[in-house]
Amino acid sequence: MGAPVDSGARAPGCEMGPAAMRAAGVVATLAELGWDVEDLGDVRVDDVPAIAHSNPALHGLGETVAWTRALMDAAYAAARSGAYVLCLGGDHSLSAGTVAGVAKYAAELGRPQFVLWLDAHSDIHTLDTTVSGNLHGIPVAYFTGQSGFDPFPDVPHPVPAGNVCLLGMRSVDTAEGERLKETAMEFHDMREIDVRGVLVVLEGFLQRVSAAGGRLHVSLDVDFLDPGIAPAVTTPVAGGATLREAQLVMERLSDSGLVTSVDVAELNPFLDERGRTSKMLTDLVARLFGRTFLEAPTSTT
Ligand code: 4U7
Ligand code: MN
Ligand code: MN
Ligand code: MN
Repeated sequence: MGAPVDSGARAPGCEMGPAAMRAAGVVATLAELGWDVEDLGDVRVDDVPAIAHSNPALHGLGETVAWTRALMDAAYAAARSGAYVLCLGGDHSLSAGTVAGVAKYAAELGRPQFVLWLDAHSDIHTLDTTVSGNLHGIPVAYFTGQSGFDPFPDVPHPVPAGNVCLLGMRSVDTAEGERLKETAMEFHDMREIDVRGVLVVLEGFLQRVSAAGGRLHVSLDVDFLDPGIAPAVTTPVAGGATLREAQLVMERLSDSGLVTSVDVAELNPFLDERGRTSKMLTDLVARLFGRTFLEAPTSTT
């Protein structure tokens, strides 16, 4: 499903993300790998409430609340149909809805929900702590059930903080850092990835998901990647993951057989260079769905 959300960031462009991923051939690529792919089209919102809030910085609150509700329902329904859910964004506020939706289904199955958050940022602001007011910075706090989300729909089954792993971190605001200290969230910054290697860093989390019989949601923010190789992002942070680090994460996740849903968020095609980032993301998604060097294109840029 496409989630052309752009209310969570101030710069326009993310609403074109789903179209760019389709143009890069994501549907045919997964079908060629043997998956039975159904493109549900783009999720839409119609009723956008006007909502006042005490934090004057907040941007796009009513619209983001409407998207959260719509995506929670859509992700829940898709998961319940038995599908492996792929949501193409759209800015990262979309994950407030998708994670809450798939976690609701996991709870019905009596299985714990886990989340791997691949991002430069921790996205753990509340409506009160965000300084920028940009709601793509709040989803982790929302779906882990923190307070301070009054205008948003209730999260039916919050993901326990201990079931979340943040990987690729290199931009954490002061209020976020304080919140992180209070939670049991797994947190791995780029320095740790440099020193220990990304597979080693990831391994402990995957072992925990497996031992718990959990369902794993992967939320890939394009700015997890270094902006030198993935320029199509609104909030680039230097010093990100290399192409091989990102591919290796996807390959390992595919081998694990643990992943049941995934978001691709923050793709801003307006800022891309000749479709480069969209094509790279399509390859990363393909690797998550089992592509090996045997199926990979022989030449890419
Ligand atoms: B993204 C930021 F201040 N923390 O709140 C903020 F650094 O989904 C960035 O990870 C948020 O891209 C980035 O605006 C949200 C900022
Ligand atoms: Mn980010
Ligand atoms: Mn993000
Ligand atoms: Mn961003």
